Amino acid sequence: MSLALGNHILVEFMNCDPNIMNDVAQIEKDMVEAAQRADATVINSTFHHFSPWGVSGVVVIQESHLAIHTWPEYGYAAVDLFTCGDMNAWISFDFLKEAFKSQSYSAIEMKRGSVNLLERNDFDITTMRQKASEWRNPEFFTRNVWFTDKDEDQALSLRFTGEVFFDVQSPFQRVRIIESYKYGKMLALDDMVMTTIEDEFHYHEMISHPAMFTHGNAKNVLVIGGGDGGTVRELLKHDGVEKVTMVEIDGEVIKACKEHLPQIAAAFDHPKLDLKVDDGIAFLKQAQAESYDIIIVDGSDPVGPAEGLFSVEFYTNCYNALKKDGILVAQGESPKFNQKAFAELNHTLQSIFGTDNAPVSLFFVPTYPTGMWSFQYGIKGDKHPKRLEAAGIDAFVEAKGLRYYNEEVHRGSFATPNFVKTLLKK
Ligand code: SPD
Repeated sequence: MSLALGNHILVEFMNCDPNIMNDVAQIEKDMVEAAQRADATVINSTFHHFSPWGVSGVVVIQESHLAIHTWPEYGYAAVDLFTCGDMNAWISFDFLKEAFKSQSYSAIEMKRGSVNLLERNDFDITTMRQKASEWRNPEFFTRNVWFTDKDEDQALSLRFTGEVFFDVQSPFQRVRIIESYKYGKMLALDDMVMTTIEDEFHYHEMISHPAMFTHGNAKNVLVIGGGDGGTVRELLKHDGVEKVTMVEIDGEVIKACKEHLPQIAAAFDHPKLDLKVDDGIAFLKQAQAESYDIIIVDGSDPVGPAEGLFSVEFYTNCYNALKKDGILVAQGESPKFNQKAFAELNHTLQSIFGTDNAPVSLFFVPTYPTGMWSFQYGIKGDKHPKRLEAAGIDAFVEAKGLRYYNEEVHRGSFATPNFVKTLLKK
């Protein structure tokens, strides 16, 4: 008979697969299974991913806990297997060793709560425990797996179900479709939230309709990026559009969204869409001058493949490819989360289009860090979104069932808070 209340195994898993060490969903699944294989009763699990590297998490079990902290860059996991009663934590150890593909490992086993040193109170905890577990369905436990989009100082975390529908390392980025509790399935690129089923309309309506209504007669539209398909879906709601050319660099993004986010990727088969899987930066270098009414840059953040979408050369090429009264709209980052990129992009646009011709539209995306996001404009002619003259917005909003954009929102989104004005001053 054991002379201690608990058994604690402190494990060093070394030379593990670094990709697994950075995969919060996989680790949560493995840790839960490690507990279940040793016949533990799982109460809940809490797991966080720390972008760009590292996972921490705990599985609370009726028999104590299993915990982990990973350093993917070292292929290392520090794991605690703390158990009590008859549970054999070495079964969990063996399972995790295989699951993490650990090439070398060590473990120290300690007894916790030496009975000789403790004084027992006089109530029958064993009977109480048995009674408490009679009503409990061991199949149900609460999972807390958190996806975190962050910089050094702030973050946005979404709790997700642990389900991974798509996970591919493309030549450009890691493309994932996972499922959050609050916002449904979502597309993540390299640990950054791109879009979710529940709030995608904020972004996709606001990237398309303000420019379309400001222009009033756009027939030929170019979209750079936008691989999830939400932007072209919105543009093609306008009957006057004759052609939308979309140039997305990463075919895996299109594939993932077609398979798993069909509500967003709803217009890829539209007859007016010319879809190219190609480098948008190179495409614009050789684009014909004065050929597009509207150019939309629906890119990701200025790291990885989207970095070139924030350069002077790229926006000069956009300017040249726009017709005389053309309008450019670019994913403009956040004045709160990514202030530097936000301000620098606007300064670039001011220098190419002119100081008064680089307005900023602010809107809300609950799943982006800080929630406050922007689209930034380059106005080549006189059609200016702050001087909206369009008629028929209400009827369009009604007919198409828009959920974010309307005339008031259009006008309001171009109002500039004072701190933003300061950021935009050159
Ligand atoms: N941090 C998120 C930046 C937005 C990137 N674009 C999202 C694509 C939606 N079509």
